[in-house]
Amino acid sequence: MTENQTPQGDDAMPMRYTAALAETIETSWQDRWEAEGTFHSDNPVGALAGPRAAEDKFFLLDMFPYPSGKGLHVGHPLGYIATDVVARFTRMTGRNVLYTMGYDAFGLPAEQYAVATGQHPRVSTEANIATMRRQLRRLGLSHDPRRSIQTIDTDYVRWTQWIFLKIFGSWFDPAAPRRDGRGRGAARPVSELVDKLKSGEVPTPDGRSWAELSAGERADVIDSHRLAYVSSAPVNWCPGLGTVLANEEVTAEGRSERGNFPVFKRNLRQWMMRITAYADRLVADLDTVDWPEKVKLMQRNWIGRSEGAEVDFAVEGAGAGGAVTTLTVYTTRPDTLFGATFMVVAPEHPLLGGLPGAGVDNDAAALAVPAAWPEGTREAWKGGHATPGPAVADYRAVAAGATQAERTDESRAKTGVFTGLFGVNPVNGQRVPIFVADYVLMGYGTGAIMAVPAHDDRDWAFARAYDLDIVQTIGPADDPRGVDLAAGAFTGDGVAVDCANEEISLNGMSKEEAKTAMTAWLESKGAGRGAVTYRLRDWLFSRQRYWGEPFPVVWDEDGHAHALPETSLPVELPEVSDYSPRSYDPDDAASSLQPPLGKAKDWVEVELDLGEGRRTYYRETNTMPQWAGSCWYELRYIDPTDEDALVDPANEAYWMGPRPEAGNVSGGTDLYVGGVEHAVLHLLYSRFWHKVLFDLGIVSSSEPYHRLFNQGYVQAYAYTDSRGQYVPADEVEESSAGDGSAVFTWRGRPVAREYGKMGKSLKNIVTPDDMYAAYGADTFRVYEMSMGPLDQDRPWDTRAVAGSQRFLQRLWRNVVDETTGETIVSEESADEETRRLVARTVVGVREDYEGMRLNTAIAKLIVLNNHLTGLKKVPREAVEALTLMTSPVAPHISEEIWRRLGHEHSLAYEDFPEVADESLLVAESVTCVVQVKGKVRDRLEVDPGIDAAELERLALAAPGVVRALDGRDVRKVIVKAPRLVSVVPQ
Ligand code: ANZ
Repeated sequence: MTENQTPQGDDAMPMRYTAALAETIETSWQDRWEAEGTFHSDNPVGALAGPRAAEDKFFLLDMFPYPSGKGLHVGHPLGYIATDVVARFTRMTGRNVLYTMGYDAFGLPAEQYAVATGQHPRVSTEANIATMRRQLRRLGLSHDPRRSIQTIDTDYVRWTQWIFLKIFGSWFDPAAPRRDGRGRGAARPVSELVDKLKSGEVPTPDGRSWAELSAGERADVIDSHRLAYVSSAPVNWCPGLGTVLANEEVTAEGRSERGNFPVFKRNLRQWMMRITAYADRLVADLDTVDWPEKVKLMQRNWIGRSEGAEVDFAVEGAGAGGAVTTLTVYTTRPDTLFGATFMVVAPEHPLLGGLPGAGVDNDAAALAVPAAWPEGTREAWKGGHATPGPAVADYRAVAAGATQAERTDESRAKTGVFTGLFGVNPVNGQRVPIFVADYVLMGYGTGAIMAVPAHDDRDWAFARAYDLDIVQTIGPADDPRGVDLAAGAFTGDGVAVDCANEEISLNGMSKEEAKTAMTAWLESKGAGRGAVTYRLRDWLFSRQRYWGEPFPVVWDEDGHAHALPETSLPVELPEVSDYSPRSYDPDDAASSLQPPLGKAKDWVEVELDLGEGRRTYYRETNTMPQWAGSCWYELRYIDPTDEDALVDPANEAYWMGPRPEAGNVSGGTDLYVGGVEHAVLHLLYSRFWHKVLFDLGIVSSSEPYHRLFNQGYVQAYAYTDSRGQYVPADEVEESSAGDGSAVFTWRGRPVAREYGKMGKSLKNIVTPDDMYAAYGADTFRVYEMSMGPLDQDRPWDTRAVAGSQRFLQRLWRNVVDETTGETIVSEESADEETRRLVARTVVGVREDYEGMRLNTAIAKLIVLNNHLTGLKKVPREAVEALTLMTSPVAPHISEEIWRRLGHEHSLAYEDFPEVADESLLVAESVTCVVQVKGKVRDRLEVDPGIDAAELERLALAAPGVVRALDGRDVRKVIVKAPRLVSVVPQ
């Protein structure tokens, strides 16, 4: 930048630090940073290689945004400003900082807009990105623009598809040692699976040798092991959105997270990701990352690891000809097996025939239940039906309408009917009735339970409702039989009672001992086995949408999926004229499941030679979910232009590799900042993909995000008038009532204040653009960062922004004469007091920045600034330090002041101030005179801030005072801290 490009004071434009001057300064510095590539960071190798890669690195990541058409409000950039402060500070400590911003740009809103208007989703998405880029650029974020990506970029899609192929081409080998030495179980290429199938090390499903299988059968076996596989499974079909949803996208009320549409269960062939294979690692490796405990806990709960046993019960009479089949239950309490007095299967359980509502018959004839009620069946068990078939069919039909949330609601009355079937309890040979009840879920364990009403609340409630036996197996150690089972289940620990057959006795054992003993006995009898169950399900990875990544997969005539060769990537979306999924016909579920891509017939059908000569194949018409693009974006930031690799291994190792010597065994980004709303899904999916890439040797880090920080939310006041209508918050006036409390009025009429989210409907939105216009970006930044601790929610208060502006105005005036525009600092060295304050501020602010306590850092800067304002002349050494320290939060004004102080280069890479003279940090001391009966008897050197009690203690212990008192008691001590203590003896 040359002199005449910068704002200069002249008579016509006094150099007052107003919003207009701030804008001139800010935009000119933004242009200069861009032109000079100030914030480019260097890689060790490749197109972005450079000398800074010789330095220590810091990879700083924001959760990248979805470019919504609604634009930003002041709450959105909170995390971005914070990371920018960290980035700028960290550069000044000599580190090479990777910091950029991309866009998570596939997504449903753009597609819905396209359905409504016919405009290609790319058009609206790119327009939204352009708006967001402009708004964020105006904020002065120190991003490396060369590293930005959009998930919709063809090049980016290519690598997302490439990762899919890697996952599709892998299986989870439980025996494979992990590269990080933390046990066994890792993704390996499918070719290794084939070797193990050939050798027999991995058995085929029906025990035939590999050689005996046909090509089609082999393909089926391999496909059943892949980490990406197709499954025909009950899915959440959301007609309102025209797509299926992952469990995570369905609310507890059984509606779509987005749009709040009803969701139904349907059977559909879908791509799945075998994330459950990684469940153990996803739990265990939380120990290797530096995340808030709260988020770790949410991940653990989501994965929901539970240890227990599977127990096999023989079932008489089920199946053709009354043959005996096995009903396997999952239990966390095998120790209570002697108390299992009935069994329950989920309404969708295969024991009862097909899945209701899945197009499979669910009339009575299809059910493997007896034709008549067994003798002695109680009336209450029959559901009002003369035979079991209709009773069960009826119950299943009703249960199909219940949401997951209703079914798991503990307080809801338990309902069910008897199936007419009996299971045999393997531990005591007792026949126990099998019920169907919707409190048992098909998606968990085996979808069947042994019910122990004495020790499980839900089973107890069911047993009371249906008059079933309640048999105790455990009780409190001091009085095992003292429990009142008529009042409720006993779920605590204690000692086992009445738990013995001829081979095993649990009596006297604790819960844990009994679990172990029972599991071992079941295993020895072949009637059960220890089992681990997860709440986590495999990840449903198909969407019936247009605006997503196409799968790099084609289907042959026999229904086998084939990976496309890497050389044919990217598979691009075809142009279509209509973006809507085929409309939903509630009477014909199958008709509605045609994705938009299915209509692009020319695109779907392709002639290819995939090694078996030219044949016709059909492209997959589902697209990937929006999560796909956000699963790996940080890796592309590292090497955005690499054409030969997703990321060059040397670059990845530099930016993400583990640093065991620094206590970082997982590797990953050094800091990841974002909202806690992503605590589960995004973070879980990313970790899973990253681990697959790690296993395959593509990355050296075993976790994507080493340290995680969740910022709080900006909230806002909203105001309602007497009719309860919201009034524009920015027009409300505040005054104080007679009693000192605040009164709010709008156009002269009183209004009530409430506190909540910022939003259009509450008429309380403030945009960054409003702030730039009224104050400038630096003031906005300072205000956002000084509102409170970063991890806490904070109320927005536009009126308080002026305080932050005053800080910067004073800083400006400390350096620039507002009328002449001249630089007015003094070259003389600062006085002792100023030097001490600067030293203390340097130490404190550095510590605050390091600890991300940005609000307290700003408070210290303000103290120093105010001190300088009070001096006759502002010494250069003090104001230079202040400017450097202020620059992470208010970079533009700081750059401008720095330039005016005569520095040619941007301050972005100046060293953050340090204290050269340590003695400045030693607390000053004052001399305190100690008198006894009015005579000076001693002198103490004390801290000027010493409190009275401490000073009194020191004075009474002073040798001169002890001598003068000579054993006499003290009547009175007058303390005037820090300079005088007067002792009056008895
Ligand atoms: C017998 C028993 C006795 C049980 C007892 C509990 C207490 P967590 O800990 O969440 O894994 N269960 C198993 N599968 C189920 C399903 N599909 N739907 C509903 N409930 C199911 O819970 C495991 C326990 O929940 C299992 O242990 C089983 O009940 C039940 F005193 O078996 B338990």
